[in-house]
Amino acid sequence: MEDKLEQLRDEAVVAFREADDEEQLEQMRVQYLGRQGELREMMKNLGSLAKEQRPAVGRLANRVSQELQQAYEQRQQQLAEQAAQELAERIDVTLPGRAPRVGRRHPLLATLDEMIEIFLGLGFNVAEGPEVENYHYSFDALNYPEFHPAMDEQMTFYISDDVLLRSQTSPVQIRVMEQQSPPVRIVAPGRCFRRDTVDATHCHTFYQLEGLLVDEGVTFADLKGTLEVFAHEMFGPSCHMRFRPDFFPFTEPSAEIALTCMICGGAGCRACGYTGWMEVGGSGMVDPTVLTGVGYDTEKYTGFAFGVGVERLAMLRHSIDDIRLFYSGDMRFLEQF
Ligand code: 2U9
Repeated sequence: MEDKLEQLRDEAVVAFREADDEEQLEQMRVQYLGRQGELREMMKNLGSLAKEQRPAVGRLANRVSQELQQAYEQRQQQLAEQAAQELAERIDVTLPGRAPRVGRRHPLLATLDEMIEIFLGLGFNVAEGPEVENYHYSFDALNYPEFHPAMDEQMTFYISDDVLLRSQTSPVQIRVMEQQSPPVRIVAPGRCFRRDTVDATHCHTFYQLEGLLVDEGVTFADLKGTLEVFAHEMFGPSCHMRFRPDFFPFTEPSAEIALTCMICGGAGCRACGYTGWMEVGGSGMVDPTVLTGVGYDTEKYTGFAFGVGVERLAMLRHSIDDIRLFYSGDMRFLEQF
């Protein structure tokens, strides 16, 4: 009887270990451990043994039952973990695909691209230069007088006495003029920095697009005509432009540029302070002192220049009322473009 019990145990342990799935394991459980299973059948014959043999055989039968139960539970656990693993790894090909999120151009740079495209169409080229500039290209070469507020530490980020973050892209035009003779037809897009208190319309970092045209016989009319084409390309033929006298050290005469308010069409609204006009930048005829500084013959050459704030135009175009949204990284804002 003991031999049969041990043979049954070895056979059942192998059968449990080799069960391929839970269904097969269950069949083995019923076969060996069930009510009509082989172990129960064998224990029914316990009564046929001699009285003194029954206790030892009974103990062996119980041990075999525990070992088989343990082997069964071990295999059951293994199969359950296997099934969970397979489920986790299984790819359900019937699931809908996940559309990859496609990035888009930032609204600020998309606006800048459009502005540049217009001037490329007018025969201008794009010029770029360093954001970290020196004092000469930022102020001296642009005819800033000594102690002009713009060069004050209140307005400019200084890295050292002579090195600073540019507050406009004008130094790029100076660098280009040092490298080539007229005609010069360039736009200088780029990031500029000012020590401004950040609020809905000011930020310490902003984008600017400046333009410069130097050639023989350039007049203020050329400036107005060029900017009018730009305004109509950007905002449509109903967009009018207003020039008002202004002052910049690097241009004389100078004019502030304002466009019809895009939000109210010129009727006057809160956005334009009920004037119907939106100031977008400045312009003027390049001061001869600046041209002389780069070695141009001011008897022969004249030029015009302008500068517009890109955020300003983008805010106008998309009716955005807070400049900080451009730099927030907030996808709820960016996904609208
Ligand atoms: C050179 C000579 C002249 C560029 C100009 C402005 C007027 C101007 C501001 C507009 C809004 C900067 O982004 S902003 O804050 N710019 O008003 N800029 S004329 O004149 C130049 C540039 C380079 C050699």
